[in-house]
Amino acid sequence: MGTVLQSKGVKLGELPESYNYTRPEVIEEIHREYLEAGADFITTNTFGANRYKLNKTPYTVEGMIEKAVEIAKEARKGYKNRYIALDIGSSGKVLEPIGDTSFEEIYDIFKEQVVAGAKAGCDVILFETFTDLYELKAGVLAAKENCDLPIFCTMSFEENGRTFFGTSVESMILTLEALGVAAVGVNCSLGPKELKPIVQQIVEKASIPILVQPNAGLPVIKDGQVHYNVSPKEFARYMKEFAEMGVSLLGGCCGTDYAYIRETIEATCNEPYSEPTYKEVTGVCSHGKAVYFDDVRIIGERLNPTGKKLLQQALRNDDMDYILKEAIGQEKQGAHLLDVNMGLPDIDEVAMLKKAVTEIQSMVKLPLQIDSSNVQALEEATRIYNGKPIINSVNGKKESLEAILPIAKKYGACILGLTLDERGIPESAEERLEVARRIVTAAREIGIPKKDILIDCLVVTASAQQDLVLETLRAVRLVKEELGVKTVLGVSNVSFGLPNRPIINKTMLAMALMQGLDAPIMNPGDTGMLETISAYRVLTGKDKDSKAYITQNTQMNELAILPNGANPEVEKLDLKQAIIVGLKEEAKKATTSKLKERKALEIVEEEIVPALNQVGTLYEEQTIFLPQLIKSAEAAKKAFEVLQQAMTKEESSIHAQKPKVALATVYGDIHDIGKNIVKVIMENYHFEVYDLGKDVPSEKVIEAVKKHDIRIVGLSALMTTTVGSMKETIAALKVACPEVKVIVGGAVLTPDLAEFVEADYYAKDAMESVRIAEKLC
Ligand code: B1M
Repeated sequence: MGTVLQSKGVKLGELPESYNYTRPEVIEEIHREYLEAGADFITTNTFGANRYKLNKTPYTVEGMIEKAVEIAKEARKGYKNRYIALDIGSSGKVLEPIGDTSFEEIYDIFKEQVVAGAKAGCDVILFETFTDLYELKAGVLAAKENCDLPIFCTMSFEENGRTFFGTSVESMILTLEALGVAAVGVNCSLGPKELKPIVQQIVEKASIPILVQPNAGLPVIKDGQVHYNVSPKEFARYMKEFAEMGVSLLGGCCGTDYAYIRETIEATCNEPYSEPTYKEVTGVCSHGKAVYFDDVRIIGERLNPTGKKLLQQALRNDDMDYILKEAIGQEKQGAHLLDVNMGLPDIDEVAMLKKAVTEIQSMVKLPLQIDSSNVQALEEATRIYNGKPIINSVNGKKESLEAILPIAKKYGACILGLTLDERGIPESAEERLEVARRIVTAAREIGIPKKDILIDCLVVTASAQQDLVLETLRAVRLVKEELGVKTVLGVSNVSFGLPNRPIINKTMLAMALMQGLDAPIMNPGDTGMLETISAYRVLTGKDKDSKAYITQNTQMNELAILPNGANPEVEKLDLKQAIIVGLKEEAKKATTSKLKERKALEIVEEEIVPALNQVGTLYEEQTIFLPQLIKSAEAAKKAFEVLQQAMTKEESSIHAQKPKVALATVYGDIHDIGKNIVKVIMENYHFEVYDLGKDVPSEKVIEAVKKHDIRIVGLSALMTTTVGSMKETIAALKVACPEVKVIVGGAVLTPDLAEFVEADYYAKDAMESVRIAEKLC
């Protein structure tokens, strides 16, 4: 609309919406051209038709929107199944506490637009070009609460995948989906090419239809005019790709006109409409940070005044700094979410919770769990929360279900259900499961998806109800298995009234995690509990290659072990560095490029072997640990695969026919990189190699020698502990096949050790193996 209006004479600074009154025929013609091009939705000329922008004009919001919708309806006459979207752009205001506009004021601005649009008869409410999720949430609530129309929302992202206000794609999707919008996506700011990675992210995360409206590329100034650098045909090619990726609704923003829409429709008319794929993933978010419950998630418990004198005092003194310090402290200590409870009998909890949430969300990145037994406090705080929070809590009582679940549904929050009801906390795990089931059923009945329900099976104190501790843990297991929802526990309650609480807490935590606990509510400053989680993540494979554990427990830092301190994130690594850090693809690339200048064997001896030697030293001095050792070995293998392919068969200096050699890494030893190198080199020198593998018992060597009539055997050993095994293999071989000559090698061996194991020859590397074998032949 804006682009075409400019081409029709709207000047910079002129109010485009004024054309609804002054030149309605132009607007109608624009709609008709888009309808002719095949568009399913036309957007009203109301992008800036809000009270702030119209207040110095003769127009009212209601009048302007009514007029715009009327024009669109007029244009639509005679077309079937075409829809009118009420276009609502950002208000241009910044919300408190950063700006000076309150959430409710912005809500009212949008409400006015929505009510006017719905009354005038539009079919869809389209919020577009938003960069502040908070403002958009106010708009969505205004639409949800004041009309029944479907809501489409698009935000504008920078190339770094964030909006100007720092909203991430994940936060946008989690928040808007939970609020119940009909379609979500991206418009403006970038061309289709630049938007592609963002669209990809949206496709991966969204469960609802996706809407994409890029600009016609990037702007270029020519003859004092702004032009865009992507043609309609090129634009349409990208749009087809988007459709194939799973985008359901396509359109254009700045720089696009009828031609872009026509080409897009032509390019995609044979594409089936993409139904969104439902993602059964539990996630919450602040405006900039999403947290998914696919790993242990720590919910910081320290913003709860129960038993905390200093916090109680801070609340009474309205000391926000104290509260913020606690929030920031917990974030630094590693909490993933913060529970916020401001309940004290002698303060205005409703106001205080709202204020705390407003302040904390502007300072701390973490998503919040809004915690209160006061329904009004919960509702008001959840309403103004900038993201998707957890509401703590609902329980199995009828009045709780009826009061709390609709709040979670309306404001798009996850819900934490406590397994208690009119009877209190049931004793047995089965009874708690039944309460949980009731909560899940009631939540689902009002449209809260299962993924947004978490259950707390309630920890009792071991000092008072020792026999019920295990019932809580059993209940966690039952809830996970039977209901398939995420679980939460206020773990440290268990130790109340006992001395040395940390020991009980961390043990309870370990036990609960094994029962399937997803999110402990705990003090993230409790190092014992953090260590338990860290160890649990290693033992359950959640901490891949124990990377996090190793980093936490050593001085180890990948960057520090690189010879010149190179940063693997940003720099191209050379082959040695890639092997040391254990990056397979980098190692492959570096080998390919090295092969342009060097011979394969040189690369082995001067790059791969020294790199692995350095890895061995780092391992020995405990700078790195076994997972990293394995990674390095894998990277070295990848490098070697490249070399193997590249090696051309060289003519053997002596033999036309292939002498046979058996190679094996001895029993008890699984190091085979060196042995494999020897194999490839010997094959290049026209030996027929029988590779018996690694960890090979002497009987297998003897069997192969006899079967294939082999006269030369090469044995490899890398560890002091397997030198003995090598000696035994040679002794057995000499008895069974006395004519065989044995060459030994491997990092641990020396000429002296070769003599000790009674080998015939010692080869320090692959080429020496060839020379000895050739001499033997
Ligand atoms: Co381990 N490992 N490793 N390891 N590993 C060493 C050998 C070690 C020296 C590291 C250290 O502590 N500094 C140490 C042994 C200490 C000792 O006993 N003196 C060690 C240990 C302790 C272990 C484990 C016990 C660790 C653990 O589990 N806690 C474990 C052993 C398991 C077992 O075998 N039962 C283990 C495991 C592993 C990985 C699986 C992670 C991996 C091996 C992967 C694989 O091979 N598929 C690995 C690696 C990569 C190494 C180091 C870092 C590198 C070995 C290597 O490939 N070198 C190594 C440290 C080091 O050697 N500096 C180490 C490069 C290779 C090309 O050289 O094998 O010497 P090399 O081969 C050369 C020559 O020696 C000669 O030609 C080759 C080409 O020039 N040659 C022959 C070799 N065989 C020949 C046979 C011939 C002729 C020549 O016959 C004709």
